[in-house]
Amino acid sequence: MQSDIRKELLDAFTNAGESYLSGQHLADLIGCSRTAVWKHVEELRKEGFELEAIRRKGYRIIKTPEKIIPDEIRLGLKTGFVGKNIYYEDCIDSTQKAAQRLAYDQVPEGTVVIAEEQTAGRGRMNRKWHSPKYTGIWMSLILRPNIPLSKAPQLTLLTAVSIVQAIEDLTNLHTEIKWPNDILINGKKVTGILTELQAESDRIHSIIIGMGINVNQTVDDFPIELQSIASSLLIEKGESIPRAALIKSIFTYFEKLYLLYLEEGFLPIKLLWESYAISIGKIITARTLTGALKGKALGITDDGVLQIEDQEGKIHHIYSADIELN
Ligand code: BTX
Repeated sequence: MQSDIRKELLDAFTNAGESYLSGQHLADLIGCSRTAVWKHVEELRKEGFELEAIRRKGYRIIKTPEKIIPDEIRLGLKTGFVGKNIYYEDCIDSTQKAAQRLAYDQVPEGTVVIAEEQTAGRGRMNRKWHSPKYTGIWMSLILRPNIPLSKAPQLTLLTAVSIVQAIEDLTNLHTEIKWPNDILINGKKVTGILTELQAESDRIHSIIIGMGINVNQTVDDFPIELQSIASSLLIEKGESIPRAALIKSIFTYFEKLYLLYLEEGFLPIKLLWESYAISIGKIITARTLTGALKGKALGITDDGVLQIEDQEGKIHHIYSADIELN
C-alpha cells in the first residue's frame, strides 16, 4: 500500500513534467490524505530527490538523485515484467551471485539485481570486472525462457543489441558490438555481458544476464591496465549520463526484443545484431582455450555462433572466444 502511493506519486510527477502539482490535487488523484502525500514527498527527499515546493502552486521534481534509486527507475517505466521487481544494494560481491540465489527462490521472471559497487564483479572465465562505486551500471537480470540450452548464447547477442540501442538513444554515440559480448565506442570497451545458466538436463531453470556498463567513470577511475582498452560514456560524450534513465531504457528495449525473440525466433535479432557488429567481413583472430584461429569473420549462424573462414577456405564454428581485430 505504502509503495503503491509512492508509485502513483512518481507517476503523477512524471506526467506533470515541469508543472507543479498541489498537495490537494495529488491527494485526490491518489486517493490518500494530504499528510500521506507530504510524508512520501519527504521520503523522496531523503532518498536524494530534490523537490521544489511553492505556496499555492505545489511541488515538482527538479533533480533526481546521484545514486541509482529504484523508485527513479520505476518512474514512468512501461515494461510488463522486466525491471518490475528490483533488488538494490549499495555494495555487493557480485550481482550475478545474488541473482543466482534469487533465481533458486523462484522470484518472478524479469527480476533485476542492481548494485552501486561490486567487490568481486566477474567477467567471462572468471576474469575480474572492475565495478567502482556510483559510476557504472552493474546489474543482473533473471529470465526463464522456454528454449533449449543450446540457444542460450542468443540471449547474450539480444542483450548486446538492446544495450546498444539504449546507449545510442540516450547519448547519440556511435556504438559497435564485437562478438560475442563486447560493446565498444571508438574501439574501447564500455560494456561487458556475462550470461550464466541454471539448468537440469536439457531444461533451462533460469538464465542470469549480467551487464556491466561503464557510465560515469573518468579515465582516472580505471586501473592503469584498463585505461587503454576501456572507456565510459562520460569519457566519450564529455558529459555525465543519468544512470537510472539508461537502465530504464535498457529494460524497455530489452523487453521489446525478448518478446519478439520468443515470438519470431532469433532471425530478427540476428539482423539487428549484424547491423551493429564490427568484426563481420574482417580478418580477425579468435583466441579460445585451445589456441588461436586467424581468418575472415563471415557472420553468425542462426544460433548465434561465429563463423570464421581460414586461409585454406575451411569454415570454423566458434562458440566461445576472445576476438582481436587484425
Ligand atoms: P569479459 O571476460 O569479456 O571481460 C573481462 C575483461 O575486461 C577483464 O579481463 C579486463 O581486461 C576487462 N575489464 C574489466 N573490467 C572492465 C571494465 N569495467 N570496463 C572495461 N573492461 C573491463 C565481460 O567479461 C562480462 C562482464 C560482466 C560484468 C557484469 S557487472 C554485473 C554482473 N555481475 C558480475 O559479477 N558480472 C556481471
